[in-house]
Order: sequence, then structure tokens, then C-alpha cells
Amino acid sequence: MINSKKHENHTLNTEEDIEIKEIIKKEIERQKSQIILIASENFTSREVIRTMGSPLTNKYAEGYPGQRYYAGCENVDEAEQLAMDRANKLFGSEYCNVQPHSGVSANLAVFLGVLNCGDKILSMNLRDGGHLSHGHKQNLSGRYYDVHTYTVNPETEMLDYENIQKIAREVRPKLIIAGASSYSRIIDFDRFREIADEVSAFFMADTAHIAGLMVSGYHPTSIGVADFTTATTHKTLRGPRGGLIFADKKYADLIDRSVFPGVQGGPLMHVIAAKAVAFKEALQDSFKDYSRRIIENSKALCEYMKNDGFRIVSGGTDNHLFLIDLTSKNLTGSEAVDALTSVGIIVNKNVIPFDKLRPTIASGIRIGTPAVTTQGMGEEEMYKIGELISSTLKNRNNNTILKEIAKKVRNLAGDFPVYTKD
Ligand code: DSN
Repeated sequence: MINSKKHENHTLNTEEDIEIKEIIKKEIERQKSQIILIASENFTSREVIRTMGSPLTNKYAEGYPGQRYYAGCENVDEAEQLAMDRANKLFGSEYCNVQPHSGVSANLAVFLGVLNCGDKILSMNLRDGGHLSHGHKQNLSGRYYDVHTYTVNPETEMLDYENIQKIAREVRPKLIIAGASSYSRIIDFDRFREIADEVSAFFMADTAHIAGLMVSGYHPTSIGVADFTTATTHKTLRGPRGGLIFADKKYADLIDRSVFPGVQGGPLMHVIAAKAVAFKEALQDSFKDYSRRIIENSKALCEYMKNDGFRIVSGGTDNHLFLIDLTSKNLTGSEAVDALTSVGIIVNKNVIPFDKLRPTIASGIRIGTPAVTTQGMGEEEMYKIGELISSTLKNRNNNTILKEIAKKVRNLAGDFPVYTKD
């Protein structure tokens, strides 16, 4: 006879998965012992992690609160409504969609909403700081739309609005995209709006990287300026991995339909609830202070590297990241990443404006401070990290020195513990 009780309880009483548990343990150890300077990463709170690991993951909820294709959605409806209300309050928006699984999904939903195949997009060149989903030839955006790009000014390595306007007049795009994944300067959304209006284009601001800084008032907002603002929740916003879309109320139906059933099926209700948790955290005054410290740390580390003889793309930073051009050091981004990883400093290789090397090698590295700032590090630690980076790159063939640096990295990371109870 089948033991129905045991069978029913299978999902609640399943044996521990030792292999995965071990992998998670090792990853926690890695995050605790290394210095994480990936500009798009952060340490989210325990409450966000707990919520993502909740049974809300079991629920299918295609549709929107009050209008679902499944029964039993009363609790997840509340979670999604709370997430939307908090997101609107945080961003100062009148409409948002919290269902996109990622920033790319959010961008694709906007494209589906306003573009037809073959329509023209004007976006920032990937090499100069743009993003794959803004028209890379192998991304869906580059395959289905006619993509034109703008670059930064070769002298200043900053956005050149006159030139963007000139290209927009020539191209007459249907959509202009502002936003980047490796641009360290303030983006003038008002200027983009003027350009878009002049050529009757839609204007989308992809604020994936800067969303946390923007809601804290440390970057001008795109809400009420751009037709569509997309964002991710896991970078400077410090929430779970995911995407968001904001727009005027008049676009609400269009965007809702574009997200579901346009580019997605069932929303991830555990992640949406975790987004709500992160928005509540970001609504606290302490989050503004956190955003300010991210930028202070970024500027401090950037200045250290500059004073130590490294060339900084555009000469500095206004936000959470900056790019180091390693060309004059006779070093590629890829080689620098290998050396830094060997001592426990985690950065990513990155192309720099007008880079002659391909992205898999790259002439630069991108450095960001959201994660170390969450750990509680300040300017003093940024100088220490600068010294460790510099010394690693200068002594990359000296194993004795690298071993000493690795020890200092572990000690510094250990002084600012994350997830201490694990
Ligand atoms: N992965 C993001 C970043 O690192 O900037 C972009 O997709």
C-alpha cells in the first residue's frame, strides 16, 4: 500500500541536497573572503534572501493583481500590489510594472510595446559604455531592429549631446535610448528628451546601474522625463535579481500587455515579494546615506588610482563606477582580471571608448563600489584597496608578493563581514 502521507509530504521533507549545499557554502565563503568590485553586484539583505526562498515560488499568477489566469492568487496579488505601490513611491512614478525577470526583459518589453520589426533605434555604442540589449547584433534588439549608435566624445570620453542630436536628425529613430553599463558620468536626461522631441522619437532611459543613486537624489531622475524608464533591482538598488519598468499612466496597458503575454509568462512571485522588501529598505533614510557613501567611495578609489599613475576613462567619476585604461601599462583587461582574481580582488575586464581590443580581452577594467559600501567600508579602506590593486598589477609575476597581498585582501574582507551567521 502506498504511504500517501509520506508521498504528500515529499516536497516538505526531501533530503538535504548535499552537493548544492556544499556549493552554496563555498560561494558564501567566497563572497565573505574576497573584495567584490563588480559594479553591477551587491550584497542584498537577509530579508530579501529569505523572501526569495519562500513558498511564494510555488504560485502561478499569469496576469496582474485582480485579473489572473489562475485561482488562488489572493496572497500574491497583495504582494505584487505592495511591490508596485512601494516602487511608485520610491521612484516618484505614477505607473510601474514589477514583473520583468531582468533588465533585458524590461527593455525587450518596451521595444515590443513601441517598435515594429525594422524600426530604428538610436542607442549608446556598447564599446563606449552601452548595453547588449540596446542593439548588439547578436541580441534580439540588434537582430529585429535597425540599430544606430552614438559614441562618447573622443577627447572628453563623455556624452556629446550636440553629436547625439546631429545623429538623431540624420537617422530619425523611432526610439532613443539613454543609459549605460559602464559610463561613469551624469546622464542629462532632459537633454535627451529635447533631442527625442525634436525628431518625434520615444525616449527610454535604462537606469539599471544608477537606479539606487537616482532614487536617493544623487543622479537626476528620468521619471517624468523619459517616456519609459527601465531598471534592475539588484545593482545599486540592492534588492533581488530582477527588472522594472516605469512610465506615464497612459502607457500602462501597453506595457502591461508587452510584459505579459508579450515577452514573459508567469511572474516570479517570490522575487516580486523580495522586490517589495528591497523597496521598503530603499525608502528608509539610511538608504540615501548608503548611496552617498557609494559615490564617495567610488571617487576616493578613483582618485587613488589616478594619483598612482593609472589613466581613468573620462578623468574621473560621478557615480558608483569608473573605468581604468591599462593600455599604457602594457597590460590587457583580461590579464589584469587574472592577476587581481589570484589575490581575491574581483573586477571585470571592460572595453574602453574606441577600444582596439575585442571585448573578451579588452583594454580596461571596470571598478564599482556598491558591494564594498554595503559591507561598511569607507574612504580609508578605498585607499587600502587602491594600494592592493596597484601593487598586484605592478607585481603580477612575483608570486611571493602576490601571496602577501592575498593575505591582506582576506584580512580586509574579514574585517567587514557579510552574512555573519552562516
Ligand atoms: N551585467 C550587467 C553589468 O555588469 O553591467 C550588464 O548586463
